[in-house]
Amino acid sequence: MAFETISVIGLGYIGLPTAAVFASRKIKVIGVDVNQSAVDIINEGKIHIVEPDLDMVVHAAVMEGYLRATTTPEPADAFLIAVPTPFKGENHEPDLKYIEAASKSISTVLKKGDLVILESTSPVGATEQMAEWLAEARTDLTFPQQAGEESDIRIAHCPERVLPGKVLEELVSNDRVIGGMTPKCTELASQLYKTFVKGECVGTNARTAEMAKLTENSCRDVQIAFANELSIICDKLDIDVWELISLANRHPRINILQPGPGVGGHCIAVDPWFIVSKTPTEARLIRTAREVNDNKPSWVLEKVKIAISDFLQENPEKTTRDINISCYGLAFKQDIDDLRESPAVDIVKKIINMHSGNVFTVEPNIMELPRDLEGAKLVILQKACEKSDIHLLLVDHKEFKSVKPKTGLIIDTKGIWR
Ligand code: SAJ
Repeated sequence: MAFETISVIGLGYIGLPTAAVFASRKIKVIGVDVNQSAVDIINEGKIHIVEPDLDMVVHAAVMEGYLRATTTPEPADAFLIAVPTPFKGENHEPDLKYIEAASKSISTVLKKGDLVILESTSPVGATEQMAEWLAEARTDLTFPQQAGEESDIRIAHCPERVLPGKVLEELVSNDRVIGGMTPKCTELASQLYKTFVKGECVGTNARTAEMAKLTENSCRDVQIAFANELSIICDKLDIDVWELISLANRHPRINILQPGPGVGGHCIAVDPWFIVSKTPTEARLIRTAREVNDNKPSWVLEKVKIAISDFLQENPEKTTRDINISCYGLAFKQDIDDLRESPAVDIVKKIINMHSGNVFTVEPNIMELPRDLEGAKLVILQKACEKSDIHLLLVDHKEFKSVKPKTGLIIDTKGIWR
C-alpha cells in the first residue's frame, strides 16, 4: 500500500521531527496538535521546541507544501500518535488521558484500510486499550482485537527511541521496533517506517514492543543507579569514584555508567515506573533504582550544607550571608538547553530557599533564568569561578571542562574538576 497522506497527532519533541522527516521524503503530512500557538508557529515554517537542525527541516517541509499543521484531525492513510503519557497526580501511575483524547479525535476521520500507530511511550496494554477506544467510537469499522487479520483498521505500537539533541539523526539511523496487533499490522507499519528508516525495522507484537521501550530506559536507569550508589559508597570510604569506575571499566566485560546529581529528562526517570505500576511486587530492582536516583539530589544538597558549615568553621569572622555559592549547569544533561525535569534545577531551587547569601548560576546554553529560579543570578563562568566560596558542579557542559575554580570549596557531582 502506498501512503499518500500521513497524520501525526502531537507535534512535540517526537511528533514534530517525525512529521518533518516524513514530509522531507515528499509525503503529504498533516500535523495535529491541540496547542493553537504551536500550530501557528509550525505553519509559518518555524518551530516551538529546541532540537538541532529541526528548524531547517520543518521550514523546508512547510514551504514546499508537504507539511501543514492544524488543531482538527483530517482524513489520512496512516495516523501516528505521539502525545505525552504523564503520571496521574502525585503517584507514579501512568495517565493515558492524552492517548484516549487523541484516539477519540482521530476516530471521526478513520476509514477502512487506515493504519493507526501508537508511538508514545506506554505501559504494557496501552495499544490494546487504544484499539478498544477506537472500536467503541467506530462500531461501523472492524479492529484487530475483533477481526484479526481481516480487520478494517490496522494497529501497531512503534516506540520512539531517539536521543534528545540527536533526534533527526537517530530517527533515520536507529533500528525500529514494530509491534503490530497482528502480523499484517506489523507488516504495514514496517512498510510505513521504511520510507525513511535506514536502520532495521524489527517486527514483534504490540505488548512486547511496549515492554521493549520501557526495558531500554529502565536498564539505563538501573545502570545509572549503580553508578550513583557507588558514588555515595566511595564518598564514605574516601575513594575517588571516577578513578574507581575507570579502573573497573578496564575489565573486558564491565561498562559502568557515570554518577551525577540525579537522573533527569522526560523518559529515564519516568518510564521505569510504568513497569513498576503494572507489576509492583515483581519489579523490585527497577523500583529501587528509581529511588536511588531520585534521592541523589538530596544527598548533593547535604554536601552543600556540610560545605557551608566547613566554610564557617574555617572563616569564623564570616556569616552564612557572606557566602557566595555558584552552581554550574542547570540543564538535565550536558550540552543541551533543556531545563525541564532537571535534577540541577531542583537542587538550585532548594539552595535558593535555604541560603541567605548569593546564589550564582552558570548555564552557557540559556540567556535568562526561568522565573522559579529568580532568587539566583545568572552569571558568566569567569565571575562565578572568581567570586565564589563554594562551587557546585551539576552538569558536565563542555564549557566547564577547561576551567577550574582556583579558590573555594568544590563539590563536583560529575567528576570533571577532580
Ligand atoms: N545520566 C547519568 N549518567 C550517565 C548517563 C546519563 O547520570 O552515565 C543522566 C543524564 O545526565 C540525564 C539522564 O541520565 O539526567 C538521562 O539522560 P540520557 O542521556 O541517559 O537519556 P535521555 O533521557 O536523553 O534519552 C533516553 C534515551 N534512552 C536510552 O539511552 C536507553 C533515548 O534513546 C530515548 O529515546 C529517550 O530516553 C526517550 O525518549 O525515551
